Amino acid sequence: MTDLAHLRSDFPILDQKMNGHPLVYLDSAATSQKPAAVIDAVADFYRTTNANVHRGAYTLSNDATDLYEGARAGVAAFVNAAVGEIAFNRGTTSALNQIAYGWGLYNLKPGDRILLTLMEHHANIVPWQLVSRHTGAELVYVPHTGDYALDLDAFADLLDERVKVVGITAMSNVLGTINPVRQIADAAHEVGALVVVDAAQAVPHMAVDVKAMDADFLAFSGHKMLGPTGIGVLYGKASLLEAMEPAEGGGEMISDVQLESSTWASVPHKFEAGTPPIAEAIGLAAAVDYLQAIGMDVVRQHEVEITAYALDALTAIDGLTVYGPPDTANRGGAVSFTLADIHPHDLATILDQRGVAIRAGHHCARPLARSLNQPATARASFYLYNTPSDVDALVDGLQESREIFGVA
Ligand code: 7TS
Repeated sequence: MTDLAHLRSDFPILDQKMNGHPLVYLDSAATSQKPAAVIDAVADFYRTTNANVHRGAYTLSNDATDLYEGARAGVAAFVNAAVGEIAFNRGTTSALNQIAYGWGLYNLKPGDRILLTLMEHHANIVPWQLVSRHTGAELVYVPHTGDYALDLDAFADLLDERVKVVGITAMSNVLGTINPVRQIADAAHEVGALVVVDAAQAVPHMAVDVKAMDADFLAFSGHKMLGPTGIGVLYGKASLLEAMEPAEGGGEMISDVQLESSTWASVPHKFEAGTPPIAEAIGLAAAVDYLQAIGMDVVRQHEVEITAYALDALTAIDGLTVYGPPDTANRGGAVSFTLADIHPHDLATILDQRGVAIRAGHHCARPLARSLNQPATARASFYLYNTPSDVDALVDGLQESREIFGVA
């Protein structure tokens, strides 16, 4: 197995006991842990360079601006975007709201359709519902197949010239499914629709190239890819960002302000109203450096292997059902499951007593949970610091749960 165990010592939080057991962190789909390089980059910034950006009458502010803009360049290169195509914000949720409110609100009208998938996180559903209330555009959903892939036949049937935007997750945070974004984009573009990619789970775990995907817009969060909380990324094709309205107004995003109206700063600054997440952007750049030093192909390979190991071990447990593709070629490292009729919250509580952290619930994807007839599932999710012994601890805890609940 691709052995990244030597990296564990880079993550100070992992070196502790939880309820008397070594911490086994299996909730990286919710948020990842941070290596010392990221923690230090944030602390060093506050210790040595902290000042507001883009207001530089003095050296410290210029230095902070250089670091902030350098972070933008690093993040842009990471996903093969041009520097001006990357705007920083609070996270995936913010980015998707910016797209819905900056593009959707001004470009959708009654009779238009917003085509989403049943796999979407609420962050790629609710902003479109809000915009649909304002514009009269209709929401339509692509279902998934029995083997947890996007139903491409249904997609083809639903895709016509009424569809103006397709919103799709590159990787499901519940099923782990990796969706064929390029294929979806090509089909969408043929009917003149834009493609909005929720890459919150993809960018941290596999090489993502916005050009190869032909994404029109793409969103991701720093905190799921070893970076700080409070920093996210909006990518948009340059021409679309130029034409798009800002969803937020305020300082730093204007060219001029008159009493009745204003003109906007150039992209990407018109999408960064107010003081941006400066230290967080610098921390994210450190996370990108850290991931690049390992190589995203290695990150992905490790995840494929640990997920395969986990799927084998989990499906060998009597009464356990996994919700997601069995083939690791088509999935990432989020593994959702139920165990007989034990409530997922009970599983999470028993595992917690053994130091194993998993998530239980609907994972902010209620329409998907409903389509699975499972209001709640347990979910283990992996990242580069997880080892087979973490999976073993999970499996031991689940076996113990079976005994506690007397599952035959
Ligand atoms: N999209 C997907 C696919 C996600 O998995 C998440 C967060 C978001 C959007 C929202 O990201 P945020 O950084 O703006 O909050 N997913 C999860 C999860 O699976 N468990 O906790 C958060």
